[in-house]
Amino acid sequence: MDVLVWGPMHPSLMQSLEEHYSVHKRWEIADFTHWVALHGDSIRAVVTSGVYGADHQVLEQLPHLEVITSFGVGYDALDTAYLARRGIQLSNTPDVLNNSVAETALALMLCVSRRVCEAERFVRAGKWREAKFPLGNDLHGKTCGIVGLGKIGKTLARRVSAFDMNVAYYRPNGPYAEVSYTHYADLQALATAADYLVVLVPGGPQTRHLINRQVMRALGPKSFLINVARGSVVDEAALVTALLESEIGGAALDVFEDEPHVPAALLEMDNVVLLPHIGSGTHETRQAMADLVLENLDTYFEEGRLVTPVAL
Ligand code: 8YV
Repeated sequence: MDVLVWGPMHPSLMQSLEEHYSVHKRWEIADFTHWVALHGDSIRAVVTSGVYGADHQVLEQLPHLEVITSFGVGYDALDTAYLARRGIQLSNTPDVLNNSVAETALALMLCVSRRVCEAERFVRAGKWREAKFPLGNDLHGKTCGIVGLGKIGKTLARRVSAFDMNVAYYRPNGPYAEVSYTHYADLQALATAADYLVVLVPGGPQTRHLINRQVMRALGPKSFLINVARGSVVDEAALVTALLESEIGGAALDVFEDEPHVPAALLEMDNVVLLPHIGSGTHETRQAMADLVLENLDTYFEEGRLVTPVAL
């Protein structure tokens, strides 16, 4: 079975793929035209990730492609309408990363509120001998506003509740019946109420720049923006301006609009915490994601179905 792997994947996934499939590594193909002429017809599956995606120009040249198994819960880098048109099935890796991503959000909330990274830089720079480090902000008693109370959002809500925070969330189509957290149908109203606004909606055209300058102004100079979803959800240029104008208190970001490029202005700011998209990046979670990608692929070829299909 010939499989095209889009970019370097988790080592155990690469190893299993190589044991069970005839693997073609896209990033090692020097002459693509030559490769397509030889192998394009035989590829039935593509293995990629939420970050890599897969461009049409390549997919168009794989006429017998049946399935794409993607590493990651977010699949906004893939054109689902195109896949649906061609009848190509898609799987992602939901659920297994809920805890890790929620923990990353919590870590960012603690870092930005207690100025942990800045304090650490202060000690390393030998400044402790000369000055006292400025005070931070509490989490307890404050409001965590969650934009996107899906599975990861609900996991975070339980964690911040244990930190004695109030939980509020934004959902335009009305409240969820199964939770008692404060609901807002209006995003600006949630931002006004929130001390920490955590972005957890999927990326893609529908949520592009959902967090705009107005939302940041509503959040206010004592409150913080946390993004562990997708860079596209936050208007990054507006965020830089809002931070320069002290319209918000700070930001903690795991994702960016043009990864791995981070706006230079953010690198200069002490009230900003910057991570290199490590939301799901633990040994345990990445292993579970790798296992689920393989399980999807194996199940597709053995039983003609996916374990965690994306509805296209
Ligand atoms: C991964 C992610 O880092 O699940 C997602 O949507 O963004 C992350 O878990 C990504 O899929 C690439 O490894």
